[in-house]
Amino acid sequence: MNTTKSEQLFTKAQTLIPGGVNSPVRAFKAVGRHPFFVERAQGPWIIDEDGNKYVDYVCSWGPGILGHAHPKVIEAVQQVCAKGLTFGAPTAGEVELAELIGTCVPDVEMVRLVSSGTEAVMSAVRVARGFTGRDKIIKFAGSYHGHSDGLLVKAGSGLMTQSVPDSAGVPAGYAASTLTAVYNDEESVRSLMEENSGQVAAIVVEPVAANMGVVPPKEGFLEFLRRITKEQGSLLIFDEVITGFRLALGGASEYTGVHADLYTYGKIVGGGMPLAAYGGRRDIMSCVAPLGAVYQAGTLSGNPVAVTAGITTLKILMEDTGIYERIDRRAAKLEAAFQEKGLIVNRMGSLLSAFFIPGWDGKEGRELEKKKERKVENYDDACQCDREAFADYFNRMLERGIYVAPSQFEAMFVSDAHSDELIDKTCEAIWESVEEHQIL
Ligand code: KE4
Repeated sequence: MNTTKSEQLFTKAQTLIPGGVNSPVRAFKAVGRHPFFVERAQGPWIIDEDGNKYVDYVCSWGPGILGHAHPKVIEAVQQVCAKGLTFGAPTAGEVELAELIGTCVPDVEMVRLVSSGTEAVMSAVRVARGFTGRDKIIKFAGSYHGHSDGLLVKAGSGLMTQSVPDSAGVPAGYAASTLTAVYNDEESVRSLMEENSGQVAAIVVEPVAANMGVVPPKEGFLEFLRRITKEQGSLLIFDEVITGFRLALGGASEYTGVHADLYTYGKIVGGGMPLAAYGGRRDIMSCVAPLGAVYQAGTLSGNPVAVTAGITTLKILMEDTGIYERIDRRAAKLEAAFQEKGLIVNRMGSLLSAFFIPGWDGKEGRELEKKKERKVENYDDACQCDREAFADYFNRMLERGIYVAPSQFEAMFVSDAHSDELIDKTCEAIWESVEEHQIL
Protein backbone atom coordinates (compact mmCIF):
# COMPACT_ATOMS: atom_id res chain seq x y z
CA MET A 1 0.00 0.00 0.00
CA ASN A 2 1.53 3.33 -1.07
CA THR A 3 1.40 5.79 1.83
CA THR A 4 4.01 8.30 0.66
CA LYS A 5 1.87 11.41 0.86
CA SER A 6 0.54 10.52 4.32
CA GLU A 7 4.06 9.90 5.57
CA GLN A 8 5.26 13.24 4.19
CA LEU A 9 2.27 15.03 5.70
CA PHE A 10 2.78 13.31 9.05
CA THR A 11 6.46 14.28 9.11
CA LYS A 12 5.58 17.93 8.51
CA ALA A 13 2.57 17.85 10.83
CA GLN A 14 4.76 16.69 13.71
CA THR A 15 6.84 19.87 13.41
CA LEU A 16 3.73 22.04 13.73
CA ILE A 17 1.14 20.09 15.78
CA PRO A 18 1.81 18.09 18.98
CA GLY A 19 2.16 14.49 17.84
CA GLY A 20 1.14 15.63 14.35
CA VAL A 21 -2.55 15.29 15.18
CA ASN A 22 -5.33 17.33 16.73
CA SER A 23 -6.53 14.48 18.93
CA PRO A 24 -4.16 11.85 20.37
CA VAL A 25 -5.87 8.64 19.30
CA ARG A 26 -5.51 9.69 15.64
CA ALA A 27 -1.72 9.29 15.86
CA PHE A 28 -2.06 5.48 15.60
CA LYS A 29 0.52 5.10 18.40
CA ALA A 30 -1.27 2.05 19.83
CA VAL A 31 -0.95 0.23 16.50
CA GLY A 32 2.66 1.08 15.71
CA ARG A 33 2.29 2.84 12.39
CA HIS A 34 1.91 6.35 11.06
CA PRO A 35 -1.64 7.53 10.46
CA PHE A 36 -3.10 8.01 7.03
CA PHE A 37 -4.27 11.53 6.12
CA VAL A 38 -7.81 11.64 4.80
CA GLU A 39 -8.48 13.38 1.49
CA ARG A 40 -12.22 12.72 1.39
CA ALA A 41 -14.95 10.32 2.49
CA GLN A 42 -18.21 9.13 0.99
CA GLY A 43 -20.75 6.72 2.43
CA PRO A 44 -18.82 3.85 4.05
CA TRP A 45 -15.56 4.86 2.37
CA ILE A 46 -12.60 6.88 3.49
CA ILE A 47 -9.99 7.77 0.85
CA ASP A 48 -6.53 8.88 1.96
CA GLU A 49 -4.11 11.30 0.31
CA ASP A 50 -2.43 8.40 -1.52
CA GLY A 51 -5.74 7.23 -2.98
CA ASN A 52 -6.10 4.20 -0.71
CA LYS A 53 -9.76 3.36 0.01
CA TYR A 54 -10.89 1.91 3.32
CA VAL A 55 -14.25 0.71 4.62
CA ASP A 56 -14.62 2.95 7.65
CA TYR A 57 -15.80 1.48 10.98
CA VAL A 58 -14.56 4.45 13.02
CA CYS A 59 -17.20 6.77 11.50
CA SER A 60 -15.34 9.73 13.02
CA TRP A 61 -15.75 8.03 16.45
CA GLY A 62 -19.50 7.88 16.15
CA PRO A 63 -21.09 10.79 14.26
CA GLY A 64 -21.24 8.91 10.97
CA ILE A 65 -24.37 6.82 11.56
CA LEU A 66 -25.64 7.74 8.07
CA GLY A 67 -22.26 7.24 6.42
CA HIS A 68 -20.00 10.05 5.23
CA ALA A 69 -21.23 13.07 3.23
CA HIS A 70 -24.91 12.11 3.20
CA PRO A 71 -26.28 14.10 0.23
CA LYS A 72 -29.16 15.62 2.19
CA VAL A 73 -26.85 16.79 4.97
CA ILE A 74 -24.30 18.21 2.54
CA GLU A 75 -26.96 20.06 0.56
CA ALA A 76 -28.52 21.56 3.69
CA VAL A 77 -25.12 22.68 4.99
CA GLN A 78 -24.09 24.19 1.65
CA GLN A 79 -27.31 26.18 1.50
CA VAL A 80 -27.11 27.51 5.05
CA CYS A 81 -23.44 28.49 4.71
CA ALA A 82 -24.39 30.97 2.02
CA LYS A 83 -26.47 32.82 4.61
CA GLY A 84 -23.49 33.38 6.92
CA LEU A 85 -21.45 31.10 9.16
CA THR A 86 -22.00 32.51 12.63
CA PHE A 87 -23.91 35.33 14.23
CA GLY A 88 -23.48 34.99 17.99
CA ALA A 89 -27.21 35.59 18.19
CA PRO A 90 -30.19 33.22 18.49
CA THR A 91 -31.53 31.59 15.33
CA ALA A 92 -34.71 29.65 14.52
CA GLY A 93 -32.63 26.55 13.85
CA GLU A 94 -31.54 26.37 17.49
CA VAL A 95 -35.17 26.31 18.59
CA GLU A 96 -35.96 23.61 16.03
CA LEU A 97 -33.02 21.43 17.08
CA ALA A 98 -33.87 21.84 20.77
CA GLU A 99 -37.43 20.74 19.98
CA LEU A 100 -36.24 17.75 17.92
CA ILE A 101 -33.95 16.58 20.74
CA GLY A 102 -36.86 16.79 23.18
CA THR A 103 -39.09 14.88 20.76
CA CYS A 104 -36.51 12.09 20.51
CA VAL A 105 -35.75 12.10 24.26
CA PRO A 106 -38.79 13.33 26.24
CA ASP A 107 -36.68 13.44 29.43
CA VAL A 108 -34.84 16.38 27.87
CA GLU A 109 -37.28 19.12 28.79
CA MET A 110 -34.68 21.85 28.30
CA VAL A 111 -31.36 21.67 26.47
CA ARG A 112 -28.31 23.85 25.92
CA LEU A 113 -26.25 23.48 22.74
CA VAL A 114 -22.45 23.59 23.01
CA SER A 115 -19.53 22.78 20.71
CA SER A 116 -18.09 19.49 21.97
CA GLY A 117 -18.89 16.49 24.12
CA THR A 118 -16.26 17.66 26.59
CA GLU A 119 -18.08 20.95 26.99
CA ALA A 120 -21.42 19.18 27.34
CA VAL A 121 -20.28 16.87 30.15
CA MET A 122 -18.26 19.58 31.92
CA SER A 123 -21.34 21.81 31.89
CA ALA A 124 -23.73 19.08 33.01
CA VAL A 125 -21.48 18.33 35.98
CA ARG A 126 -21.37 22.03 36.90
CA VAL A 127 -25.17 22.21 36.71
CA ALA A 128 -25.49 19.12 38.92
CA ARG A 129 -23.19 20.74 41.50
CA GLY A 130 -25.07 24.03 41.27
CA PHE A 131 -28.46 22.34 41.59
CA THR A 132 -27.55 20.08 44.53
CA GLY A 133 -25.06 22.38 46.26
CA ARG A 134 -22.75 19.38 46.52
CA ASP A 135 -19.15 19.10 45.21
CA LYS A 136 -18.36 15.43 44.68
CA ILE A 137 -19.10 13.34 41.62
CA ILE A 138 -18.68 9.64 40.93
CA LYS A 139 -17.42 8.33 37.60
CA PHE A 140 -16.22 4.88 36.53
CA ALA A 141 -12.72 3.59 35.86
CA GLY A 142 -12.21 3.25 32.11
CA SER A 143 -14.96 5.66 31.17
CA TYR A 144 -14.09 8.81 29.25
CA HIS A 145 -16.17 11.96 29.45
CA GLY A 146 -13.98 14.43 27.57
CA HIS A 147 -10.91 16.27 28.76
CA SER A 148 -12.24 18.72 31.37
CA ASP A 149 -9.94 18.74 34.41
CA GLY A 150 -12.41 17.25 36.87
CA LEU A 151 -13.08 14.27 34.61
CA LEU A 152 -9.50 13.52 33.54
CA VAL A 153 -9.01 11.40 36.61
CA LYS A 154 -8.51 7.72 37.27
CA ALA A 155 -8.86 5.43 40.22
CA GLY A 156 -6.07 5.98 42.68
CA SER A 157 -3.96 2.95 43.51
CA GLY A 158 -5.00 1.26 46.73
CA LEU A 159 -8.04 3.21 47.85
CA MET A 160 -10.47 3.01 44.93
CA THR A 161 -12.26 5.99 46.40
CA GLN A 162 -9.41 8.44 45.85
CA SER A 163 -9.05 9.56 42.24
CA VAL A 164 -5.77 10.87 40.95
CA PRO A 165 -5.21 13.06 37.88
CA ASP A 166 -5.08 11.08 34.66
CA SER A 167 -3.15 13.86 32.96
CA ALA A 168 -0.32 16.21 33.78
CA GLY A 169 -1.61 19.67 34.48
CA VAL A 170 -4.68 18.58 36.43
CA PRO A 171 -4.33 19.93 39.99
CA ALA A 172 -4.80 17.32 42.72
CA GLY A 173 -7.53 19.54 44.07
CA TYR A 174 -9.64 18.95 40.96
CA ALA A 175 -9.24 15.20 41.26
CA ALA A 176 -10.19 15.23 44.92
CA SER A 177 -13.83 15.96 44.13
CA THR A 178 -14.08 13.09 41.66
CA LEU A 179 -14.55 9.59 43.05
CA THR A 180 -13.96 6.54 40.89
CA ALA A 181 -16.02 3.36 41.05
CA VAL A 182 -15.90 0.10 39.11
CA TYR A 183 -18.30 -0.22 36.18
CA ASN A 184 -20.92 -2.95 36.71
CA ASP A 185 -19.92 -3.24 40.39
CA GLU A 186 -22.83 -2.13 42.57
CA GLU A 187 -20.86 -2.58 45.81
CA SER A 188 -18.13 -0.19 44.66
CA VAL A 189 -20.80 2.45 44.06
CA ARG A 190 -22.71 1.76 47.26
CA SER A 191 -19.58 2.09 49.43
CA LEU A 192 -18.60 5.39 47.79
CA MET A 193 -22.11 6.76 48.23
CA GLU A 194 -22.22 5.70 51.90
CA GLU A 195 -18.71 7.04 52.66
CA ASN A 196 -19.65 10.33 51.01
CA SER A 197 -23.30 10.46 51.99
CA GLY A 198 -24.85 13.85 51.36
CA GLN A 199 -21.79 15.04 49.39
CA VAL A 200 -22.28 13.47 45.95
CA ALA A 201 -23.80 15.83 43.39
CA ALA A 202 -24.06 13.22 40.65
CA ILE A 203 -23.03 9.90 39.21
CA VAL A 204 -21.76 10.36 35.66
CA VAL A 205 -22.03 7.18 33.62
CA GLU A 206 -21.78 6.03 30.03
CA PRO A 207 -24.99 3.94 30.01
CA VAL A 208 -23.13 1.64 27.65
CA ALA A 209 -19.42 2.10 28.25
CA ALA A 210 -17.55 2.52 24.96
CA ASN A 211 -14.17 3.93 25.98
CA MET A 212 -12.77 0.76 27.50
CA GLY A 213 -13.94 -1.08 24.46
CA VAL A 214 -17.71 -1.62 24.51
CA VAL A 215 -18.85 -2.80 27.95
CA PRO A 216 -22.63 -3.04 28.31
CA PRO A 217 -24.25 -2.53 31.71
CA LYS A 218 -24.99 -5.78 33.54
CA GLU A 219 -28.65 -6.60 34.08
CA GLY A 220 -29.99 -4.20 36.70
CA PHE A 221 -26.87 -2.02 36.97
CA LEU A 222 -28.39 1.13 35.50
CA GLU A 223 -31.59 0.56 37.49
CA PHE A 224 -29.39 0.33 40.61
CA LEU A 225 -27.69 3.64 39.76
CA ARG A 226 -31.11 5.21 39.28
CA ARG A 227 -32.29 3.94 42.68
CA ILE A 228 -29.23 4.84 44.71
CA THR A 229 -28.97 8.38 43.27
CA LYS A 230 -32.62 8.97 44.17
CA GLU A 231 -32.08 7.57 47.66
CA GLN A 232 -29.04 9.79 48.20
CA GLY A 233 -30.46 12.99 46.68
CA SER A 234 -27.80 12.85 43.93
CA LEU A 235 -28.43 13.29 40.21
CA LEU A 236 -27.87 10.65 37.53
CA ILE A 237 -26.10 11.93 34.43
CA PHE A 238 -26.16 9.70 31.33
CA ASP A 239 -23.19 10.62 29.15
CA GLU A 240 -24.74 9.68 25.79
CA VAL A 241 -22.16 11.38 23.60
CA ILE A 242 -21.67 7.98 21.94
CA THR A 243 -24.95 6.16 22.65
CA GLY A 244 -27.26 9.10 21.96
CA PHE A 245 -29.33 8.66 18.77
CA ARG A 246 -27.21 5.55 18.07
CA LEU A 247 -28.73 2.77 20.21
CA ALA A 248 -32.17 4.12 19.37
CA LEU A 249 -33.65 7.46 18.45
CA GLY A 250 -34.04 8.03 22.19
CA GLY A 251 -30.56 6.70 22.92
CA ALA A 252 -29.78 4.54 25.91
CA SER A 253 -32.70 5.78 27.98
CA GLU A 254 -35.08 4.42 25.32
CA TYR A 255 -32.95 1.32 24.72
CA THR A 256 -32.67 0.39 28.42
CA GLY A 257 -35.81 2.01 29.83
CA VAL A 258 -33.75 3.73 32.53
CA HIS A 259 -34.23 7.49 32.85
CA ALA A 260 -31.56 9.89 34.03
CA ASP A 261 -31.87 13.45 35.32
CA LEU A 262 -29.40 14.97 32.87
CA TYR A 263 -28.10 13.78 29.53
CA THR A 264 -25.17 14.77 27.36
CA TYR A 265 -25.04 14.31 23.61
CA GLY A 266 -22.42 14.84 20.93
CA LYS A 267 -21.31 13.26 17.67
CA ILE A 268 -24.59 12.24 15.92
CA VAL A 269 -26.56 15.22 17.29
CA GLY A 270 -24.26 17.52 15.31
CA GLY A 271 -24.37 15.43 12.15
CA GLY A 272 -20.58 15.48 12.05
CA MET A 273 -20.20 19.17 12.79
CA PRO A 274 -18.84 20.66 16.06
CA LEU A 275 -22.05 20.53 18.07
CA ALA A 276 -23.01 18.83 21.32
CA ALA A 277 -25.72 19.30 23.92
CA TYR A 278 -26.64 18.81 27.55
CA GLY A 279 -30.14 18.83 28.95
CA GLY A 280 -32.77 17.14 31.05
CA ARG A 281 -35.24 18.02 33.79
CA ARG A 282 -36.62 21.54 33.47
CA ASP A 283 -36.11 22.31 37.19
CA ILE A 284 -32.43 21.38 36.91
CA MET A 285 -31.76 23.14 33.61
CA SER A 286 -33.47 26.26 34.99
CA CYS A 287 -30.27 26.71 37.02
CA VAL A 288 -28.34 27.64 33.87
CA ALA A 289 -27.52 31.31 33.18
CA PRO A 290 -29.05 33.64 32.31
CA LEU A 291 -32.10 31.93 33.87
CA GLY A 292 -30.18 30.64 36.87
CA ALA A 293 -26.88 30.95 38.66
CA VAL A 294 -24.81 28.28 36.88
CA TYR A 295 -22.71 30.01 34.25
CA GLN A 296 -21.97 28.44 30.88
CA ALA A 297 -21.40 30.23 27.57
CA GLY A 298 -19.90 29.80 24.10
CA THR A 299 -19.21 31.95 21.06
CA LEU A 300 -20.11 29.17 18.65
CA SER A 301 -22.75 27.46 20.79
CA GLY A 302 -25.72 26.63 18.56
CA ASN A 303 -23.76 27.57 15.46
CA PRO A 304 -26.23 27.77 12.54
CA VAL A 305 -24.16 25.57 10.19
CA ALA A 306 -23.66 22.86 12.81
CA VAL A 307 -27.30 23.13 13.88
CA THR A 308 -28.40 22.58 10.27
CA ALA A 309 -26.28 19.43 10.02
CA GLY A 310 -27.79 18.22 13.29
CA ILE A 311 -31.38 18.97 12.31
CA THR A 312 -30.99 17.26 8.93
CA THR A 313 -29.40 14.19 10.50
CA LEU A 314 -32.02 13.81 13.23
CA LYS A 315 -34.83 14.26 10.71
CA ILE A 316 -33.40 11.49 8.52
CA LEU A 317 -33.23 9.21 11.58
CA MET A 318 -36.77 10.15 12.67
CA GLU A 319 -38.17 9.51 9.20
CA ASP A 320 -36.49 6.11 8.87
CA THR A 321 -36.17 4.43 12.26
CA GLY A 322 -35.70 1.17 10.36
CA ILE A 323 -32.05 2.20 10.25
CA TYR A 324 -31.64 0.93 13.80
CA GLU A 325 -32.72 -2.60 12.93
CA ARG A 326 -30.48 -2.54 9.85
CA ILE A 327 -27.29 -1.40 11.62
CA ASP A 328 -27.93 -3.68 14.61
CA ARG A 329 -28.37 -6.69 12.31
CA ARG A 330 -25.15 -5.88 10.43
CA ALA A 331 -23.23 -5.41 13.68
CA ALA A 332 -24.48 -8.83 14.81
CA LYS A 333 -22.88 -10.37 11.70
CA LEU A 334 -19.51 -8.82 12.63
CA GLU A 335 -19.95 -10.04 16.20
CA ALA A 336 -20.48 -13.59 14.95
CA ALA A 337 -17.36 -13.40 12.76
CA PHE A 338 -15.20 -12.42 15.73
CA GLN A 339 -16.81 -15.08 17.93
CA GLU A 340 -16.15 -17.77 15.33
CA LYS A 341 -12.48 -16.94 15.81
CA GLY A 342 -12.81 -17.40 19.54
CA LEU A 343 -12.65 -13.75 20.53
CA ILE A 344 -14.72 -12.27 23.34
CA VAL A 345 -17.07 -9.70 21.82
CA ASN A 346 -19.26 -7.13 23.55
CA ARG A 347 -22.02 -5.62 21.45
CA MET A 348 -24.92 -3.30 22.12
CA GLY A 349 -26.87 -2.40 19.01
CA SER A 350 -24.47 -1.14 16.34
CA LEU A 351 -21.62 -0.65 18.82
CA LEU A 352 -19.19 -3.51 19.31
CA SER A 353 -15.67 -4.43 20.43
CA ALA A 354 -13.70 -7.65 20.03
CA PHE A 355 -11.27 -8.17 22.90
CA PHE A 356 -7.89 -9.76 22.29
CA ILE A 357 -7.68 -11.55 25.60
CA PRO A 358 -4.63 -13.82 25.69
CA GLY A 359 -5.51 -17.46 25.30
CA TRP A 360 -2.45 -18.23 27.34
CA ASP A 361 -1.71 -17.23 30.90
CA GLY A 362 1.66 -15.51 31.04
CA LYS A 363 4.91 -17.13 29.97
CA GLU A 364 4.03 -20.59 31.25
CA GLY A 365 1.81 -20.99 28.24
CA ARG A 366 -0.79 -22.60 30.46
CA GLU A 367 -4.16 -22.31 28.78
CA LEU A 368 -6.50 -20.10 30.75
CA GLU A 369 -9.80 -21.47 31.87
CA LYS A 370 -12.03 -21.98 28.87
CA LYS A 371 -12.15 -18.70 27.02
CA LYS A 372 -15.88 -18.87 26.63
CA GLU A 373 -16.24 -18.27 30.40
CA ARG A 374 -14.13 -15.13 30.15
CA LYS A 375 -16.04 -11.89 30.08
CA VAL A 376 -15.12 -8.23 29.79
CA GLU A 377 -17.35 -6.44 32.27
CA ASN A 378 -15.14 -3.61 33.49
CA TYR A 379 -11.89 -1.75 32.85
CA ASP A 380 -9.66 -4.25 34.64
CA ASP A 381 -11.05 -7.04 32.43
CA ALA A 382 -10.46 -4.93 29.32
CA CYS A 383 -6.87 -4.26 30.38
CA GLN A 384 -6.11 -8.00 30.15
CA CYS A 385 -6.12 -7.66 26.38
CA ASP A 386 -3.07 -8.50 24.31
CA ARG A 387 -2.46 -5.13 22.74
CA GLU A 388 0.21 -6.45 20.41
CA ALA A 389 -2.23 -8.99 19.01
CA PHE A 390 -4.75 -6.19 18.59
CA ALA A 391 -2.18 -4.05 16.74
CA ASP A 392 -1.36 -6.95 14.39
CA TYR A 393 -5.08 -7.47 13.72
CA PHE A 394 -5.55 -3.72 13.09
CA ASN A 395 -2.72 -3.63 10.54
CA ARG A 396 -3.88 -6.79 8.78
CA MET A 397 -7.38 -5.33 8.50
CA LEU A 398 -5.98 -2.05 7.15
CA GLU A 399 -3.99 -3.92 4.52
CA ARG A 400 -7.31 -5.53 3.51
CA GLY A 401 -8.89 -2.09 3.16
CA ILE A 402 -10.81 -2.19 6.44
CA TYR A 403 -10.29 0.68 8.90
CA VAL A 404 -11.23 -0.12 12.48
CA ALA A 405 -10.42 2.02 15.52
CA PRO A 406 -6.63 2.11 16.13
CA SER A 407 -7.08 1.19 19.78
CA GLN A 408 -8.36 -1.83 21.70
CA PHE A 409 -10.29 0.56 23.93
CA GLU A 410 -12.41 2.12 21.22
CA ALA A 411 -15.64 0.89 19.66
CA MET A 412 -16.43 -0.37 16.18
CA PHE A 413 -19.29 1.67 14.70
CA VAL A 414 -21.66 0.39 11.99
CA SER A 415 -23.42 2.93 9.77
CA ASP A 416 -26.39 2.72 7.42
CA ALA A 417 -23.91 3.03 4.56
CA HIS A 418 -22.30 -0.34 5.40
CA SER A 419 -24.09 -2.59 2.90
CA ASP A 420 -24.56 -6.28 3.56
CA GLU A 421 -21.98 -6.91 0.85
CA LEU A 422 -19.40 -4.78 2.68
CA ILE A 423 -20.27 -6.47 5.96
CA ASP A 424 -19.60 -9.86 4.35
CA LYS A 425 -16.28 -8.55 2.98
CA THR A 426 -15.41 -7.36 6.47
CA CYS A 427 -16.25 -10.74 7.98
CA GLU A 428 -13.83 -12.39 5.56
CA ALA A 429 -11.15 -9.88 6.51
CA ILE A 430 -11.78 -10.64 10.19
CA TRP A 431 -11.45 -14.38 9.60
CA GLU A 432 -8.14 -13.82 7.76
CA SER A 433 -6.75 -11.19 10.14
CA VAL A 434 -7.58 -12.85 13.43
CA GLU A 435 -6.73 -16.33 12.03
CA GLU A 436 -3.02 -15.52 11.98
CA HIS A 437 -2.77 -14.91 15.73
CA GLN A 438 -1.66 -17.35 18.36
CA ILE A 439 -3.76 -15.89 21.14
CA LEU A 440 -6.69 -18.22 20.73
P1 KE4 B 1 -15.57 15.36 22.46
O1 KE4 B 1 -15.08 16.50 23.34
O2 KE4 B 1 -14.42 14.55 21.90
O3 KE4 B 1 -16.55 15.81 21.38
O4 KE4 B 1 -16.44 14.36 23.38
C1 KE4 B 1 -15.87 13.87 24.56
C2 KE4 B 1 -16.58 12.59 24.95
C3 KE4 B 1 -17.51 12.61 25.96
N1 KE4 B 1 -18.17 11.50 26.35
C4 KE4 B 1 -17.94 10.31 25.73
C5 KE4 B 1 -18.68 9.09 26.19
C6 KE4 B 1 -16.99 10.23 24.67
O5 KE4 B 1 -16.74 9.04 24.09
C7 KE4 B 1 -16.30 11.38 24.26
C8 KE4 B 1 -15.28 11.37 23.15
N2 KE4 B 1 -15.09 10.14 22.49
C9 KE4 B 1 -13.76 9.95 21.91
C10 KE4 B 1 -13.69 8.53 21.36
N3 KE4 B 1 -13.99 7.53 22.31
C11 KE4 B 1 -13.47 10.99 20.88
C12 KE4 B 1 -12.30 10.68 19.98
C13 KE4 B 1 -11.09 11.50 20.33
O6 KE4 B 1 -10.85 11.74 21.52
O7 KE4 B 1 -10.39 11.90 19.37
